[in-house]
Amino acid sequence: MSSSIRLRKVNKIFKRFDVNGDERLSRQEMANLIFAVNPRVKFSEEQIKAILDEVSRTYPDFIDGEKGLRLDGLLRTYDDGAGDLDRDFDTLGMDLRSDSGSEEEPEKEKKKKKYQKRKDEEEEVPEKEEEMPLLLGTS
Ligand SMILES: [Ca+2]
Repeated sequence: MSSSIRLRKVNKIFKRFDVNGDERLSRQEMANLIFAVNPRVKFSEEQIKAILDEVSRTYPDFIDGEKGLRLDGLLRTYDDGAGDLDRDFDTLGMDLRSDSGSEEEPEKEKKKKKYQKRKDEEEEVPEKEEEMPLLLGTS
């Protein structure tokens, strides 16, 4: 994926969770993001606090005091593999195409998204694999 698409995705996620629009993700806003991209995980307060502390410790250069994490900081956490940007973007039900209305590159993105989705489904729904031997047996 090109870095510009990555940036657009991170930017979109960032904007959604920067509720007060101060261009920083506060601890509360970051916590909301963590909850939202891990819908199946039940975090305790201590766990969230530990994650946020870890971010503060690891990315002090990207954090403006109480205001919180800047956009480039969030991008950095994804670049460092702290989260899976594509998966998070999907989990949040986001779509780049509806954003900019650009018709120039939807084909490529669509393909990628479709592939991503299929991959996820295969991981979560093993029943799919049972169709394969069935099909093979009829031929
Ligand atoms: Ca904010």
